[in-house]
Amino acid sequence: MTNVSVHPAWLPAGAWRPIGSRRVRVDVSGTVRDEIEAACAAHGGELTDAGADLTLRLSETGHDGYAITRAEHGTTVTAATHAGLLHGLFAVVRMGESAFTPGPRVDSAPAFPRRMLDHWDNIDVHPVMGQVERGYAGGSLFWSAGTLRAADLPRIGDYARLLAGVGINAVALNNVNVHATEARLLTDRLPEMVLLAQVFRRYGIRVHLAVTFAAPMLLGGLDTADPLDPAVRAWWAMTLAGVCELIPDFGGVLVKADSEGRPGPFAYGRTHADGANMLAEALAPHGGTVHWRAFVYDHRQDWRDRSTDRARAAHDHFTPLDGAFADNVIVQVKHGPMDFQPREPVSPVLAAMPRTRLALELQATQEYTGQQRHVCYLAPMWSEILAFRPRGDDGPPIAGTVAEMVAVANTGDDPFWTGHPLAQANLYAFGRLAWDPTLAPGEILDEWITLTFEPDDGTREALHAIMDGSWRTYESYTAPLGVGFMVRPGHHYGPDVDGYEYTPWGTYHFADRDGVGVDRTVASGTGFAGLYPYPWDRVFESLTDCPDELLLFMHHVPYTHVLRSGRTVIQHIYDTHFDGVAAVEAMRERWRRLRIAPDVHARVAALLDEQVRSAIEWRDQINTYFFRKSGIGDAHGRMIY
Ligand code: GCW
Repeated sequence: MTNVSVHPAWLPAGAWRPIGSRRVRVDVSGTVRDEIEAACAAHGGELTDAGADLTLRLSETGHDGYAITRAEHGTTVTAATHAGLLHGLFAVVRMGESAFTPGPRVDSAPAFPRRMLDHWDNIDVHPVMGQVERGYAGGSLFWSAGTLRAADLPRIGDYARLLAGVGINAVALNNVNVHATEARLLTDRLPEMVLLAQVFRRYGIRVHLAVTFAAPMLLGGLDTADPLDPAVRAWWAMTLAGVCELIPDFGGVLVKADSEGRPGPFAYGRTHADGANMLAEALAPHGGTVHWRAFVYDHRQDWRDRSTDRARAAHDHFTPLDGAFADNVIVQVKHGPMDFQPREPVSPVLAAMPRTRLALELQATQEYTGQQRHVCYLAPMWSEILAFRPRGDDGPPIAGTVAEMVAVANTGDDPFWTGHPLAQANLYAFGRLAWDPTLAPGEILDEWITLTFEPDDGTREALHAIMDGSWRTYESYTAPLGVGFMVRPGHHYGPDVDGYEYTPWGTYHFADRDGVGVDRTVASGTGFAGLYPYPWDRVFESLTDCPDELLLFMHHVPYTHVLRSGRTVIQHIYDTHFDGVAAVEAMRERWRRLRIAPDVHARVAALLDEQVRSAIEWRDQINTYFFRKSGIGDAHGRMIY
């Protein structure tokens, strides 16, 4: 990572001109003051004690956000905390010159107190997953093949600044699949956490640690990890007290237990509440939190067994425990019931645990959405999830139901931070939505475009044309109608329609010569549709009311079934796959004509070539597969192999 040119992301130097060229008064010391000093040094402004154009000071705001008043005689940012003031300062950067014209007061409070990123970084290079599990942006920002990137702490500082720039205030630094080396971050490798915590602390970000449930055995020499065993409880209490002594603002632990081979409380006949509450008790005196993942399912399923439905698993395991978790436990739920597919219904767990604090877990890293080789702006998907009302129009949206938002990070040591330069928009959008889930995806993208490219109108318009609808375009040329999992097993890139069909992973589409899809109805299927409250239980159960985009998630239908759109399933498959490729070709054409920094232009151009190639691969494999299964030709006579 050292010596590579780093492409700036949002918060570029130019965006500080409106602030840095003025007279600024800052009544606090620390990061806010340092940022202003740097901006003034770069743009000719000055720090002053009187007659300021911009004043930043602490005062009671009544919330943990900021207030900005814009009057004739100057602009004032106030906040109750340093972190709030920092977020207010970044808001002024986003506003640009308009922050200095008189206007209505801005009062901004975050919708969620914690806005968190989960890194899936390993210390060692994992033999299968590499340095970062599902990371598509190079190596880890924090570790390089076994050691902390101590020489790169300044770049990690730049990263912390970018995160704070969009309001993120918590990071889990290591992979939830905790291997032997990473387990030791709790003990003898704790000094690495301490150094990283210092870097993040400057930007108001607390660090969290993913831990293995077997740590008392692995690190503590005990012969059990039973959460009700007094020696185990004492070990955790002592060990976590040790962490908190060195990192007083330690955020807490993140746990993936009894999932995909990870150890957990089931081995001792205990519940997930027993496991989480043990850690919660150890962290409570220090103000720490337990993030306990609900991603628990049987990954050794028999594909012949039609009674087990992976989509039900988190609901079946966790909803009976509603109300049993300690106050400082957050149950972290993936947005969909399966696994970060491009299209899934909102997880029914999010509506079924009213007495538990839940976090909505999104995946910024594009494991199943093009792996940062395809343009896929995810904010429209995330907005749909946040706006979904499980109890119908009269009930609250998901944004009003969950306590927190978390995303799996998409960054690494790549000079563009996210591998695909346009994937930065996903990280940006996550932060903005976690601050204000009502922001429109197009507006967020517009902010990101402005800050990142300082574009002319043509460039802005072209970037919107390429990115606004890119998630739906991705969906159109991959697995159809919400059926999911037609990716190549293992690395999960590119098509392989039957790749998972006869595996133990519980991810099946059941295509045969007559039809396709998973019957999850109560009437004849796995009963999953019935896990939703009214009206969605009825909507999903009904073949005629179920939204087209989720039809094959909920129902098994003949290829000739007519969708709500009026097209048959088979014709929909053909049409969307031809249209999807055409849309990607148009994206590539728009990009070719753009005038943008040459290094960014070249990187994205090369990736768009790969996206076109890959979309064609998807189109031809999916279309051919379903043509061979169904024997039904394309109504428009296009080429199917
Ligand atoms: O989607 C799956 C990924 C795993 C990941 C797991 C999880 C960290 O393929 O690589 O493991 O989800 O979320 O725990």
